[in-house]
Amino acid sequence: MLISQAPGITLDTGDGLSVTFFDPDGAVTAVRVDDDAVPLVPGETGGLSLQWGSRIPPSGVLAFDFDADGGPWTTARNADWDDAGPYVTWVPDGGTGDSGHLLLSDGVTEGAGMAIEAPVPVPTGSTVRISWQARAASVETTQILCVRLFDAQGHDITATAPVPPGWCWTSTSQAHGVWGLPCSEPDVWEHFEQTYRLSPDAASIRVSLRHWTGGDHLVHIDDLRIDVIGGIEWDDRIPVLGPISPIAYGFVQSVDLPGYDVHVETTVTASAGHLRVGITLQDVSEPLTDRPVLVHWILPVAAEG
Ligand SMILES: [Ca+2]
Repeated sequence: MLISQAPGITLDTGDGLSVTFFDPDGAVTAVRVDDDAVPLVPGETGGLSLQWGSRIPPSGVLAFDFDADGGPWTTARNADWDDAGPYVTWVPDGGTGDSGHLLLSDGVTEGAGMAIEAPVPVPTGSTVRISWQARAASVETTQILCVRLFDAQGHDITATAPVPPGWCWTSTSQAHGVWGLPCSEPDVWEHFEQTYRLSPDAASIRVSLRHWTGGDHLVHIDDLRIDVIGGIEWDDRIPVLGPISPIAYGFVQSVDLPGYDVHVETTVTASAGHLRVGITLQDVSEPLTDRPVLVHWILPVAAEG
């Protein structure tokens, strides 16, 4: 199963797969399937790599009390978040604490309401909580919370970013992720909130609240907030490179990662039908600190299908 030959160590699984690792640093230099060389990803060393993260502290992103008219919101219906229709009305009183608030829909139209006027920046990798107060005359009236995501260049990536668990795309398009909610009592202000874990390439978020269906086709809302409640921002992936030494059926690699206060022991062996990779990370930082890390072991083949 082990063939040691310059300039690397080749592991053979006995079922057609062989992988060659470069002696001085452990990088994958060749992958062969049934004696045919498989193209490798240019610039990708393969093998073990680590990705450190930092926790994102909670912070407020946006807070609307709707106490004054003309706030930064638009009227929205279906996939159009900048509609000219009369689907949101500012009301000077009757909100929480008898304050100003918004009335969604026009009493007839479904899927209509307000949207915040423009995307607001959020930290990469964060999870946000969207909260608001709502009141409806009927428990048959449902409202929907809608979310759109944008990348760092401002492109709408909603349709290609996966929606978090519990969310779904709107039934008519992938224009926004939605969550439907009814009030549990008529004519009583209720607190609502949902969390949304942003996809890693999302840099800003836009939110819409609408009347969806049922009841008298009107929903009162107040005190809309977006807050970052946590998440992890991941640094670039760091390859773990260092000399490898042969052992029976494989090799070991022992590396101190400079600048990261971590010692890494990796054992890779071949046996019938598979490669086995054992990884031990020892945190040698003082004082010890809780830090997130992702561990990758990559066979850097460029083949598709
Ligand atoms: Ca208010």
